[in-house]
Order: sequence, then structure tokens, then C-alpha cells
Amino acid sequence: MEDETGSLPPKSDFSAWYNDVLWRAEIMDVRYPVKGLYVWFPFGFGLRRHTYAILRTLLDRSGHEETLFPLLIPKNEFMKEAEHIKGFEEEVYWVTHGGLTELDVPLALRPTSETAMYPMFALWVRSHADLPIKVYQIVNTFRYETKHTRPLIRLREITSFKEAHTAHATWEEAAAQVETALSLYTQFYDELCVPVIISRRPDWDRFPGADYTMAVDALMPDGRTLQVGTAHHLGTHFSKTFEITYEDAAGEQQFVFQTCYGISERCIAAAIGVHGDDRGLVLPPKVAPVQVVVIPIIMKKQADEVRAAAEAIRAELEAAGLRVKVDDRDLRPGAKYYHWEMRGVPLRIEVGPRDLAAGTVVAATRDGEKLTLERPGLAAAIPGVLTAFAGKLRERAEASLTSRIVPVGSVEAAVEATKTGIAVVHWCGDEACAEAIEKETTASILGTGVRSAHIEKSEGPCIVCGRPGTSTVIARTY
Ligand code: A5A
Ligand code: ZN
Repeated sequence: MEDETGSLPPKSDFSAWYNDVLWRAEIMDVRYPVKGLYVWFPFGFGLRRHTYAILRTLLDRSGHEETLFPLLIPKNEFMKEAEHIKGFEEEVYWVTHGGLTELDVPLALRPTSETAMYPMFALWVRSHADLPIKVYQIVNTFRYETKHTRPLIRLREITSFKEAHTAHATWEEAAAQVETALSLYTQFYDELCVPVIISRRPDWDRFPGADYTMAVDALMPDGRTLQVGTAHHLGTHFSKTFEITYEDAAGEQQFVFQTCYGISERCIAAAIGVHGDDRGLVLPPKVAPVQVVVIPIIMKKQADEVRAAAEAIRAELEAAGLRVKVDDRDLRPGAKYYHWEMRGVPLRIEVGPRDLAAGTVVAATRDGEKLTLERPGLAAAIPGVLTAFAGKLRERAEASLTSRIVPVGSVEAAVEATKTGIAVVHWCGDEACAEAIEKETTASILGTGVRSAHIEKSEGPCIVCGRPGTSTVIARTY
């Protein structure tokens, strides 16, 4: 399965690096014979599992309940909400036959689950006491994407679609839920040590059927942003079509106000893209399938003792809750270092005869920092080492993002800035000005109302028309 020969393209050639590292680090196998569908290698799936465990915990702890709805949505339900259909009609896969029999009602493979869930919400909500509803599911969804497909980034089968759906008594409560969602996503990305920028998408980029859409974007090494999450205020668009009502205190039927918010395996693409280096993956310790690799340095002398020491270290670290591997393959240490560096393992511990005598081990974090750790109390020391390493990843990623955000005062300067990152401009909100900006820069307006520690909000003249404008972020996007 693995190919340890040849070398990884440099990360500066990001597209080539990305495709190659997914293969070499055993994240995804792209040889599945359907375009836009890929296979998780077990190591990659481990990364997915630990990543989504964080997401689950954040949702569970904030009053969400996990649920599971069917994959198939009857055409008549799918076609109810006009804007929603229009937004998705070109992306839906249809099931039209059961065996040789044509189905009376064609079934859509969910591209997202509003129209699967909301007919049921109509049955679930009766009175004020049934609100709010806050559910989520982690499922596969299907979108017939026509843009260039790419593993983890643009899929036709999204395998790890976390979608949350909520229903509330008031518009304000739903708006507050959107804020809660953004805060959860910010915490989630902080655990992945990936800094993000939150903004309100322009109206033409809203989710089909939303009052407004808030988006979370990460900056990839090639200077393009990746939308790694969205939270939508749905107002009463869907509750009106699906008749989701509750009886208020005065005995009147009222439509509920809804939100939904989603994250896909793009979160893993972002972590891989942001942290990796020329030697392969660099994984945040919380999600690394292997957090510590122990490499016994076997010489003729004391080979058995060294092996036993490596095993003892593994047992101790595992007992402390760490994910550990001992690599006792009959390979030169250098080949093993290469192997585990490619797979992003945050910490490597080497034990050899000299360490046995000294009562120490040599440890190296994935970024090359070497430490000598005392053998007694090793398990107690490692979590601190991993936390410090995560802190370094976070700082490096923040610095890299900050250095590529450029406030500019003209369209020409925006053209330059978006070649390598994000331009912050003043824009008046007019669609014609947006079109002019997007045409000149070949970048997209990500949004306004920007929230980021890295961007200062201000007012100023629109870079196209000169009328009053507000801070707006622009970037080339995936
Ligand atoms: N029901 C809401 C939550 C929804 O579907 N929103 S969404 O269309 O914006 O999708 C949520 C997130 O899924 C997006 O922000 C994006 O990060 C991710 N996503 C969308 N299409 C994708 C695709 N084809 N491949 C991978 N991820 C995708
Ligand atoms: Zn303008």
C-alpha cells in the first residue's frame, strides 16, 4: 500500500503536494472509479474519527442531540421550497427505479437534509414547550458538483457532513443560535489550530432558503480561501412551506424560526493544508491517529533491554490515555523517522542503549525540536509537550494568516493582494461594484461584518464608486 520511494513535491507546489501527501500519508485513496468519490484509508479515517469526536463533544455539550434521518428524500417534499430547489436542482442525484420498476415518486439522494427533516419537525412541534429543537447528524450527502472535484475539498459524495438543524419561537432566538454555532465552530477550529475568518456572505451567495448566511473561511497555503463551515438563519422560509407551527401563549399558531449549520471533511483538508510541510503531514496532537511514536534504536548490545524499554514506555503512555505506536520494524531509524513524519505524528521518542544507562529518552516534536526527557515521570510530562506543540502550530498558523491579510485602498491593489491572500477593502454593498471587483481580481467577495482577530473593521469610501463602504474581505476561493 505504501510507497516510500521518491519524494514529496515541495509544499510551495501546493496542489501537487496536497494530492501526493494524501496518498503517502495514507489519508485518502483516490483510485475509486467514480469521479468525486474517494476512499478513506484506515489511517485517514482515524484522523476523521478524532476530529469529529471534538465536533460531537462541542455539540453534545451545548444542548444538541444527535439524530439520523434517511438518505432518500421524496421528490414532492424536495420540491416544496422554491429557493431551495433552485439552488440545488443542478446538483441532485435522483433514484428513479427500484430494480426494474419505475418509482411512483422519484427519490433524491440528500444534498443536505432540510427537506428530509422539516416534514418531521412539523409533526414534532406542537406547542411552545416543544421548542427549541436542536438536532444534528453526521452523514454522507451527495452533490453533483460540476467544478473540479478534489479529495476532502469538493466531493460528490460528502462522507462526513455534519449538519445541525434548529427551530425556535422567535427570529432573535434563531439569530442567537447562529452566533452560538459560529462560536462552536471557532472553538472547533481552535482545537485544530486552524485560524478562521467569519463573515456574512453577500446576498447572492446566501444558502438557498436562508435569510442570511454566515461563513467560516480558512486560508490555504496557495493563498486561496476554503469555506470550512456555514451557519444559516432560515427565518420562516421553510416553516411556512412545511407548516412547522407551534401554539403560542395566546393560543395562536405561529411559524417557527429556523437555523442550520454545517461542516464537512473540508475541516480535515484545512488542517492538512495549514500545518503540513515539505516532509509531509503535521497533525495537531488532539486529532493525530498516532500522537507518539516510540522508536527503539536497536544495536547488537542490549537489544532485548531496548525493546523492553520501548514496550514499557508504550504501556505507560497508553495508560495515560495517549495514542502510541512502537515501530520495531527491521528498518533503519532514518526510514522510520521519514515514515512517521510523513504521517504527521506530533512526537517521536527514541530509546537506545545510551538512554537506558542515562535514565532518559530523546524526544523530537514534528517541527524538529529535540528534548531530553527523564525516564521516570515520562507519561506525566508528555501531555505538556503536546500542548506546547499545539500552541506552536496555532501561533505559526496565525502568523501565516496575518501576514497574508492586506488592507488595500484600490482595485489594482486588491488584484495584487489576492494573488497571495486576502484583501480587505471598503465596499458600499452595491452588487454592480462587487461585480467590478470580482471581475478585475478574479477573486470573490467573502463577506462583510467580518469577525477576526486579524482584521480591523472600519468605514471608508468604496474602492469602486467612492460611496461610503465598510470592511469587506476578498479572496480567491476553492
Ligand atoms: N444545510 C446547510 C448546513 C448546508 O448544506 N450548508 S452548505 O451548503 O453551506 O454546506 C455546509 C458546508 O459543507 C459548507 O460550508 C462547506 O464547508 C461544505 N461543503 C459543501 N459542499 C461540499 C462539497 N461538495 N464537498 C465538500 N464539502 C462541501
Ligand atoms: Zn461601490
